[in-house]
Amino acid sequence: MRRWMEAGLLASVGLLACACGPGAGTVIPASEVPVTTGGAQPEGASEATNGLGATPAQAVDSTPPAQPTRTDSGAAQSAPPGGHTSESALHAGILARLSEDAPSPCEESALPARYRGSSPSTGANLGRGLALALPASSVLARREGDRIVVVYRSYRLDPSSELGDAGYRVRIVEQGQPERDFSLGTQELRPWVIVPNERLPIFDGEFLQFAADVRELDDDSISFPPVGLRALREATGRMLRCSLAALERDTDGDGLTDLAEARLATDPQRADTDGDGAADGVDSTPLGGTLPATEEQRVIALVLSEVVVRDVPDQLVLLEVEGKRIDVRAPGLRVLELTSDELAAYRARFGFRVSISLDVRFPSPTEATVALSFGWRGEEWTLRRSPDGSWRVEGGGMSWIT
Ligand SMILES: [Ca+2]
Ligand SMILES: [Ca+2]
Repeated sequence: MRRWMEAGLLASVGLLACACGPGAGTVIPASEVPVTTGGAQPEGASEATNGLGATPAQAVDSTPPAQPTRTDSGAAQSAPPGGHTSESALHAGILARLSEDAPSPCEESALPARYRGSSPSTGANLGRGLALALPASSVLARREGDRIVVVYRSYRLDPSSELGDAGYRVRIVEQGQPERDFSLGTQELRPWVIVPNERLPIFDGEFLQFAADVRELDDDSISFPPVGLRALREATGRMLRCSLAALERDTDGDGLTDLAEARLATDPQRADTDGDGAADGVDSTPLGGTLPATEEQRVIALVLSEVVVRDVPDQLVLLEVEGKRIDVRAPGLRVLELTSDELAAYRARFGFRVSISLDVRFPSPTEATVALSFGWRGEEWTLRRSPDGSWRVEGGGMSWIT
């Protein structure tokens, strides 16, 4: 990382954007990614069709919040209960939540000897016999009784570090029941790698069990290109035992589990952390912000909502803001805008996350160019200002890859 930053790739103006390009070699195909139409997806939402007649996309113990209706001018039509949270209160709350210990719904123990030596279905055989469209990034798919369980990797809550350490998600499909899809609250290599195991029952009462190895990534060994990475700790023959209640708990009923809110630095006790009238689960910018007020902010908001959302779909985007947070509203986009100290706290807690940058320039009053870097690749976009003052993306996409 440091070498990378020293190389100057992250130099930026005004607003540094750090987001979440797919890890090298672990690009999630678009087929896994849903096209959403109403803002960021609730944590419980899922994208696969299922062959069992299950009702798609519900968080099991909460009712996802109704999407607030918004006007084109950006004002929420419903009055936010309690009003907007002040910037100082948001900042203090974000730092406080990022300094808390990460919730840990899974406990590691030794895999009992009777479950060892499994020859699981992997690769093309993964999910054979299941009438279920699997996410392309599935690592495990199995039927147990009436239920099908899929574990897959996702960047929905876990911005990439370029090393493939995506977050693990679990999907449970059961005849006649709402489909359940939630974060396991842990990322690949941080510190576990889930290992398919045909012998170990996944369901055990109110717990889920997964065979796992420990391969804890040493952040200090991260460089670009990622060569010579070290593991802090390695172990095989381990088992994770995770409380289903803890995994699926959504204390404030905003459609995001408490675990998801920990990844987003939102308040798990408050359905609308920034008080803008949009519940955290559907708010594209749940950590606050004001509507774009300058030409630069309008250009940034447009690039995020029309370019970034398409280029890194279904991935959490981090923006490092030097000035005001911008209220960006875009279907399918979820952006965390963090000040530099908040971003440092985020990385201290969750490990290194790759940055991108947005470099906005105005060759003329009616033209803007944006150099957009996703870390390992970048794009150049041109935007044009119409007589009515609105901006549109005129063209671009010319890209470079390191
Ligand atoms: Ca919640
Ligand atoms: Ca909100």
